[in-house]
Amino acid sequence: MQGHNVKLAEQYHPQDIEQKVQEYWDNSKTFEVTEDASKEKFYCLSMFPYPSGRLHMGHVRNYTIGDVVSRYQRLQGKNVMQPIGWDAFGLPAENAAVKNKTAPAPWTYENIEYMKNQLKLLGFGYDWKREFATCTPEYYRWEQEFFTKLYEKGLVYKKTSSVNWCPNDMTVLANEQVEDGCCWRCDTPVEQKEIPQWFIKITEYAQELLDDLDNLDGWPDMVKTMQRNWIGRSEGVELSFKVEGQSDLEVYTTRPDTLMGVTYVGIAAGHPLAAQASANNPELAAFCEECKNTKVAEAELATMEKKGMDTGLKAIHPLNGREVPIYVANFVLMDYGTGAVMAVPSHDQRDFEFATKYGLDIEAVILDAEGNQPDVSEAAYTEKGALFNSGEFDGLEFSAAFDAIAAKLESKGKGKKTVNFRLRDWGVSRQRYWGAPIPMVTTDDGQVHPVPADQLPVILPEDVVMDGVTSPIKADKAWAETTFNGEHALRETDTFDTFMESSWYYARYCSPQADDILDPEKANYWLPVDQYVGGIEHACMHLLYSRFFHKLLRDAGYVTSDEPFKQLLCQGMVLADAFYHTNEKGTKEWIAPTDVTVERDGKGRIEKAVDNQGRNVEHSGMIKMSKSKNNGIDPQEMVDKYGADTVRLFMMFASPADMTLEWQESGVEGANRFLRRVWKLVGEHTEKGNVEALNVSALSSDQKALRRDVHKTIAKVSDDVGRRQTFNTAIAAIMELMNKLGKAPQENAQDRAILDEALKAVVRMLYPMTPHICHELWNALGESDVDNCEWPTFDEKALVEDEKLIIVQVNGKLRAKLTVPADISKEDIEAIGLNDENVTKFTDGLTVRKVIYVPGKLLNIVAS
Ligand code: ANZ
Repeated sequence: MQGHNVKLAEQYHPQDIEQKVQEYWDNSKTFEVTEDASKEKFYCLSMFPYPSGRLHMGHVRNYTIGDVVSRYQRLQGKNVMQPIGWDAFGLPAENAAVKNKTAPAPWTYENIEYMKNQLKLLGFGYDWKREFATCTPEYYRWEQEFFTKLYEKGLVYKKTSSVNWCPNDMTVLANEQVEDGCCWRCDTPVEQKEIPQWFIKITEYAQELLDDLDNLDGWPDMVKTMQRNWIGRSEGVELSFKVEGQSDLEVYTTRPDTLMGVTYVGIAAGHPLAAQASANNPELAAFCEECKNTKVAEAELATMEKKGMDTGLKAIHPLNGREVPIYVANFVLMDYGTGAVMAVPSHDQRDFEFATKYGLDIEAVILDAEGNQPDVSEAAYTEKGALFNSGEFDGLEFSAAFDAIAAKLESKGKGKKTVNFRLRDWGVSRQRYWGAPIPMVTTDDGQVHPVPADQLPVILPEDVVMDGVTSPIKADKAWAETTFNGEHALRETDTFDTFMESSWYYARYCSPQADDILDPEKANYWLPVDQYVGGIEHACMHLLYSRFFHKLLRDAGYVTSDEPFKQLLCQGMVLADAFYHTNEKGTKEWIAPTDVTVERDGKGRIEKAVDNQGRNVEHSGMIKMSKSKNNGIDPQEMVDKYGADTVRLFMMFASPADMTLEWQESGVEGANRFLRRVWKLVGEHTEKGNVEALNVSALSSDQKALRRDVHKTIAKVSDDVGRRQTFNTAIAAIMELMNKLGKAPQENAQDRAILDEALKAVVRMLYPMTPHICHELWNALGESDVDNCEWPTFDEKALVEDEKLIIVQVNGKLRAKLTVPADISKEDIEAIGLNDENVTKFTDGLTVRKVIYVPGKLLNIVAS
């Protein structure tokens, strides 16, 4: 016998329970964890937020998914760590500080306080003891120290590299501060300026970063593909052209098979040879200057207008000795390969466009698939094929030609096979204020030195005045004054790229107070992260830099694993209806969906939309929630109105976690109604008092069928949540079961015993999604401590069907339904079916011609 000691209120009022349960979690330190060798660990992490001011729906979705996984794993009996913190450095704080006449630090800390409270209101089970903000010296100190260690290992170097430069403000601009090629502040055209910057040698790890993707079975294929492309490994040949009176010109090509089709050589504007040729050619010098000032993204190379200028220099083809012109070309990048290309206009489209524009020769050397000479009058022929016009190499196919030409070049000392990566070394210098100071100093003799560990952290002053142009630590000359070994020195005034902090925060959570970058023992207990949840926008940079950092930590002896994140879930975007009104000037004014009333047709499509001023507004569909479309829904408002559990349930139910989610308030209301139904049923059930023990052998067939549904649901939900991570289908299955339970008769003790078993399973299965209400319901069901209960397991025996419902048709029409033993033989079911009185009514006087039995389902009788 079990008692139901806690009485539920008649109505479900989330406002009455959620805060209370949250306080309970706080007081009982439910989510604080320490290493425990006796338990299986589970480290669940959602990408930490930038403290922008308020949580948005994207955050809520991200954190709800992480919390659902965490709580599910908890009920599996694992030692679950789910930490949270703040990615607190970055440009928006500087902008906000200028706008609000404050400093970035107080603005950031206030936002953290506010958002922390919002996270608590949503009921996420975080271990708050591990919380940190990356803008505090306690955090970035270790980053600075690790950087100096990397410097000592030779993995850090300084080199000049170009930045966006506003010549009017005399300042460097971040990419976001360049609008249409002009400074966002003063509209002056932006130039590229070469300044010394710090780099970390991620390229030394390029091959390993590529290879280890193959071991990441728990990552979405799409992310792995994006990383492979980002790393961009290619196999090619580096070969050299002789240049009269100059040193040899090295080029990199992935198509050595086209070598005999080279008709010119292209070099980058920044190539040393371009500078030499410019020395007494002012026109060329001006052209190179212009090229250097226009920033070209690699993606634009194909589509941009091709421009170039003849250097007057000639290159000698390494195999056929032909003299070809050398052009400076704007589509050749200085920092890829060797900064020079052998141009084959017949087989490369960029080279083709350039050659056409400047009247250079176009000579085909690759046959098409039919073995004919390709037509290269309109465009390059870029497919691979057999060679012609290539002397001794004629007839060879791509890979044979590749090898033969590479071997030939090698034998003549003119080239060799090489592997190239598109991945560049990681430039970590930013000329901004709100970031971790780069811990390097320069002594008066021009030597650079890392700041010794006992002088770390190099603290970023927080009490500053922002003028909106120059970084306060650059403006305040005194800040840079320091000494190194007693000698006068100047500090580096650049700060780290904020990707630095987010590259190792996951590791710091394991030992947030450690007196070192991390405590290896603790880190190796928790790492790797078992489940990482975050947005696909981080597929390349953040996820690659973190993987790189993990390998650096490993090679420095801090961690033993090779990869930081075992399983990765990238959640989809949150969309909402967007509406606009076109004003007199013809521009779109976006109207908040909460200010719009819609009329829908029978299929739910919006037919008419009117805003709160009575104006007809246009519906532009469901699009990503954003400020610019004014279609963001404030999670706080939704939590106030429906409660956190409803918002969480809707988020997990409305679509699969990795797909876009369409915000529909009607769906939120539906989720709320469902929770009220669960509340009501548990209330009615517990109201009736004690429940007798379940006696499986005494159940009627209807009771057995209901119980089978309960256990089938447990099996499905366990698989959906635990393995497939299809939370939406799990919730749908629970809802379906609840419908059945709501209709089930409550006439005898066993009816109640089944319902009791079922509701206890439902509450535990809903717990990851809606933990507050489940806390109450669990207590009402006479249990305690839902946070530490066991996930329900299904009873194999309950799944076995001992009876089946067979449909009997006569000449295709339904005539009877028979409940028979599940293992009935064909002969027996035929005998019963043919003699059933509902069947004989229709077969009397006819001859049975044929009987077809579909086992377990259907008996079809053909009679005439
Ligand atoms: C001759 C050629 C013939 C090429 C042909 C392609 C097709 P991936 O595959 O991305 O590594 N290239 C080399 N260095 C460059 C640079 N600094 N800036 C711009 N383009 C550069 O690209 C390798 C190819 O990109 C190389 O192979 C080279 O053009 C060009 F039918 O050489 B190819």
